[in-house]
Amino acid sequence: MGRFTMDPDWLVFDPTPSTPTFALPPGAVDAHCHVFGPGDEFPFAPERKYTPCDAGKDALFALRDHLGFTRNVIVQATCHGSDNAAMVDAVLAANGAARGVATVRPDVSDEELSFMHAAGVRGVRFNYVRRLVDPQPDEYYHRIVERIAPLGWHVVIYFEAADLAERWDFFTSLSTTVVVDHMGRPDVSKSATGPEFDLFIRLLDEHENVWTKVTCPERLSVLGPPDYDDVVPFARRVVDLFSDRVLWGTDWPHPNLKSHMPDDGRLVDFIPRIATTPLAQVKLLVENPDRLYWKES
Ligand code: 0GY
Repeated sequence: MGRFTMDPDWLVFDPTPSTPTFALPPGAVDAHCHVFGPGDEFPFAPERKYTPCDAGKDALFALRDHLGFTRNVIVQATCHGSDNAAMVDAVLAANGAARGVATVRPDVSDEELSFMHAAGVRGVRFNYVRRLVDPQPDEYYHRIVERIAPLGWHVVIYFEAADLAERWDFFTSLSTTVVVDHMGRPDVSKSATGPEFDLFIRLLDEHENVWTKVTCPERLSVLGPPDYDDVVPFARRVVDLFSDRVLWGTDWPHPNLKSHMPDDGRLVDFIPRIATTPLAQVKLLVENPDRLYWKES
């Protein structure tokens, strides 16, 4: 019996995903995924809001190879708080084939930042989703930006669509590259050309430093698997308009999904429905993540 027991309603990732029909281009990056523990080796944080199953680096790398990706961007998960050890261990183990996005506090030491940079970390994540973290005042995040901007790192932000208007001034005040998780979590039961999603489009349109991940159909969909049809118009609109500032990732091991666990092979098959030309696919999967995570710093 391990030290941690996953939440009773936790859904474990699919251990045998299908082989995608869509052939990923050479050098493709899964630009949003996580590792959880294993908890006995990398304990989950006391302040966490959920206790997941173990989902360590070996399983992540096996998925990468099975799906046909070459590289990963491993994003610190909130269940590990600001202890980035599991994420950094995975990035290091990938031998250059992974980059990381950390969670840090404003008082993170220079040594810790330098160590993480050398390991392959290139960004920090600010999470505004209340079921995952307790929100902090803007000043807290500004202090972090002051610490990480000199390293050339970017900021990943995760929020719910309804919060965008309230946080607009802060988000648009950031001078680093800003990457919005999961298209700002649109309510896909509304229109992809309605006022709510238009505000998100405006964010990218007016701010060239803002990028987004066109990820998580499984999380956003109301219609559900296997096709997630209701998410297509949202993601496609973004890819069509901002082909040079979009990223894609599996979100493996899919934290906190309650309705179902996706087949990661079918998720890859979602890509050509939102990036419909070979050029758009290469930008989304290879060139954009390469520029942001492997070239810029
Ligand atoms: C995601 C989404 C979620 C969780 C986390 O760090 C996390 O705990 O990101 C979520 O529950 O919506 O991007 O993996």
